[in-house]
Amino acid sequence: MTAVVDTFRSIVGADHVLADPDVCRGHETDWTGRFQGTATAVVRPGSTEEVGAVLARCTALGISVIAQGGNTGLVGGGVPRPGGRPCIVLSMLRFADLGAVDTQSMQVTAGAGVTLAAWRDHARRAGTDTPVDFAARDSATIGGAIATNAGGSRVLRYGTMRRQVAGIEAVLASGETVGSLAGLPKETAGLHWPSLLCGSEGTLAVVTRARLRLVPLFEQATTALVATRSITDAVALLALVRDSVTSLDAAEVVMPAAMEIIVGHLGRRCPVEAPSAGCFVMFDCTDRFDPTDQLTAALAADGARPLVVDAAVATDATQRSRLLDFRDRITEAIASAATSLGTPPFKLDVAAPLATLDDLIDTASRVADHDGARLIPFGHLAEGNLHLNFLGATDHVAIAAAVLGRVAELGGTISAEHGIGIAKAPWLHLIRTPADLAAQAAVRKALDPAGILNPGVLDPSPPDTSGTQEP
Ligand code: 2HG
Ligand code: ZN
Repeated sequence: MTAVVDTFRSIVGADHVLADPDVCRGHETDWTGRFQGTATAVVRPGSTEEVGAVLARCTALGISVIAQGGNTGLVGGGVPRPGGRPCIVLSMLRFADLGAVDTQSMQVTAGAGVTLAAWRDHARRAGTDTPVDFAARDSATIGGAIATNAGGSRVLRYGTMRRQVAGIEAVLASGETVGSLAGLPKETAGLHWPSLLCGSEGTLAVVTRARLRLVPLFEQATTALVATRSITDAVALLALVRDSVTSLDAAEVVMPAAMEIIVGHLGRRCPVEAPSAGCFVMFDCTDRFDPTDQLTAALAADGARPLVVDAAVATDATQRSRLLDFRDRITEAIASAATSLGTPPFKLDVAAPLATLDDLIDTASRVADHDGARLIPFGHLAEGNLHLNFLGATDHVAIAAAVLGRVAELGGTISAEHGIGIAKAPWLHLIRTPADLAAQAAVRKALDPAGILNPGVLDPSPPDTSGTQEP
């Protein structure tokens, strides 16, 4: 393999090929510690041409390529997997360039390795804002967010990453560059690369840059944490709030078990109380004018009042951020509890029709009880997107089979925003027909005949590996 590593050194420079196992380890293990494998090297290209040369070489040599951004993925799609052909991790972090903000088109061009936080800070400095935001913003990258069609808290207002990509530049397995960064708001000219690549999880091409949409920067904000008697009441309340609160930016759901863990982690009392069968909803509003009256009037209106058990409203920046911590930092709280237990959390990111969320949480609770695991549910209420975290779980396959099976029966999806990766590939048949999967495999084969791009990911056929830890 030394000769192969030397080839990559000749393309990207010796400093940008990491082959020391100790140095590579951080790129070979996902941040939860749940997925890991071994790469021949971590290759860090600095230009689209270098990506092209590396991919062409990998195709010729039959070396698999796992594109990686901030390595914040949760489904094993961004790290090597055990067994199979030799692979490299293609770290895109050197693609950290951000173009000038175009306030006329409300767009900016960003490299695949730009973090969500850097994108947001850059946009804000120019008096604009970014439509996608989530807790891993300091490490998660544009390339990864496109690959997984990431969502987060602002989806309710602006949609997922797919809707933000006005243009894309990507490199095929052959080494050829495709796409356009023109960002034309209107064009009908056949195949639309952003549509094809958003959500393709590094299996069709490697994204190098994207032309991204921006949204207005609203200086005024209000946050309310509301307790309801049930998730069904929370859904009813959300419908009323959406109807009258035009500034609504986020409606995040925190079930009592998630509130308990975050309260312990923050060491702060929750300012509102919910019954044990109830739930918490974090409403966040932003606007040009103070949205507080709009939100509080909506919560106090005749239809809404009986649904609200308790509420706390924060308007100044420090109070808001302290309130938002009760939602934003749940993943961190779960990671810390998992570290104490000595076993990574088992995470299922799912979505189901709003009317069925009660059923879904009931199913997940029963499944957790049966396993002896502790269920921590929270998520994005408007999309019916629940993050079902299981702490101390033993039988991951049984949990996934029962929960994902029920999700499919309810008309939902087995992945709302984290992707399929390798974790959920065996369950794809629950939500996709054989014809869907065959068409997807055919597109993949056409663009990547040697099958080098992220093998195993989004692939429901049994893996050629042994010892893969998950699902
Ligand atoms: C969030 O919404 C992220 O905070 C992470 O999607 C969810 O940790 C998780 O399960
Ligand atoms: Zn989420």
